[in-house]
Amino acid sequence: LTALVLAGSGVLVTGQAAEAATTLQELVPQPVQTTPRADITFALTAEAKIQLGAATARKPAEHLASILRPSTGFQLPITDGVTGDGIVLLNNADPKVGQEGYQLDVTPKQVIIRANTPAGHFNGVSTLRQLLPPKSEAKTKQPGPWTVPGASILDYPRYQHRGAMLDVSRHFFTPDQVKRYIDQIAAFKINYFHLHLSDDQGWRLEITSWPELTKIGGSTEVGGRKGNLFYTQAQYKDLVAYAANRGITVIPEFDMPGHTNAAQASYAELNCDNKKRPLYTGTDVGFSSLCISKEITYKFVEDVVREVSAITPGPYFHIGGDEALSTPDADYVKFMNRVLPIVKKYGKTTTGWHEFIKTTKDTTLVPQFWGTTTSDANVAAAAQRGNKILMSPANRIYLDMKYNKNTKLGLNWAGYVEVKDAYSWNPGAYLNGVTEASIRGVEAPLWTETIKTSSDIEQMAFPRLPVAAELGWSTAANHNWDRFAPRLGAQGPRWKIQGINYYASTQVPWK
Ligand code: TNX
Repeated sequence: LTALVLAGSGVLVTGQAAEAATTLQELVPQPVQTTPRADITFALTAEAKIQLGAATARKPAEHLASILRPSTGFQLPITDGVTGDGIVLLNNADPKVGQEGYQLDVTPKQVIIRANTPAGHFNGVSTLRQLLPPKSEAKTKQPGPWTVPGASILDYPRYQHRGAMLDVSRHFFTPDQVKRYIDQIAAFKINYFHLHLSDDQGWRLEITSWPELTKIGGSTEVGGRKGNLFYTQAQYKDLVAYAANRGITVIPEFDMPGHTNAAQASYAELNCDNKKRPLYTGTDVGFSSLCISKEITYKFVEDVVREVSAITPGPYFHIGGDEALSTPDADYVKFMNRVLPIVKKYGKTTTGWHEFIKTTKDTTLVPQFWGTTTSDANVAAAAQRGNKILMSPANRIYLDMKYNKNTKLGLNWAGYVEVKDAYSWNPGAYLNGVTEASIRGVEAPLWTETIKTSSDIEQMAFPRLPVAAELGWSTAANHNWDRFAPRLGAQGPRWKIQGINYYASTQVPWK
């Protein structure tokens, strides 16, 4: 490490400082404003403390410590008050950074992260992780030095909602597998994690007032594996807390009135003919529907919404509503007119796949666009009334779409989605009649008909989940494939150290 390089401000730096300086050019998502300070390098040492100038920064501080202690071998105690060298978390950031942004200043003895909320501190922590060498992500002790390039960063998101969804219904994933994914998405400033908890193939959360839902409906999955393939309420609460400790709010989804075979297999009374359906382990969609005309259907929905809402601190409840191909249109409207007030009654805001928005004029509800075209009259009308739209266009950001014809996992009904395709669209100017001000954010869903392991999840989510994070966070002015691709490629060594099975697309110049 003796090469001389020219750092951002034109000052010559050598060796380790030069290596550190590069991480500043490699951040994903790209910050709003980055000012290099080539005269400064910070190095984390064994004496460093993580210092709380703001008591509300404790969780972000603990999260940072949990990543850096194993790799550095340092104690990194968390202290109340600012006491010396190390990492300092302070309140009172520039109001410009808002509720989720942060300022990060690297000085010779301290890295100072200022934010106005815990969310802002979590986001600053994610940036600091990427400024440190990739080996700082290792689970075992590595040799230093632990340098951070001199810089001042001011940063805040383009959109308030950067989401990831995992379908745990088609294939079940254990709490540890889900936590692994939560850890991975947290590193990219994702702030909502949507769990698709019910579908034709499985009901995945214990509902104490309807125990057969999991006993029967949670007993199998696509392909027919058998087991207790569901979360107890205690396990779900633990997942929700795990996500919260990484700055992430969980959105539970119970898909209805279609995608309900697992519930219909569990209880005869949920069927119009009072006959239980057989369990389903295939991958077709659109064949199931709750019985719209029966009163018991709404008692069932209310029990589910009540129990789930009581253990979900986040404000959103996702009612699905997609592909109700076996529910006549008039029944679909009737169903939503009954169900939307139930969600409200339990204090939650409804979000759902965009089809449901044609049934309501409530502008506080959040339609999630998943179509493959750039026009949807109902979504545009909702946006014009004032609804905020969550963008998940399937042919851009569905993580289960194959990258190309050689991709082993995934589906291709919405086309092949290479990394550049996933990146090359503007969420704020994509749908006709839906402008920037009507966009709530971007979510990358991962459906799991073909996905069975964490390694499978990673092959499809990496690198496209970080692409979605960039689209949701970074400014439209910073949207440029030629500048983005090297930043994305620079994540490769980090993902290798983390053991992430990413897809090494030839479109990306991997480091
Ligand atoms: C469509 S997108 C579905 C899911 C499938 C997915 C597979 C949406 C709201 N529904 O039921 O799993 O395609 O890509």
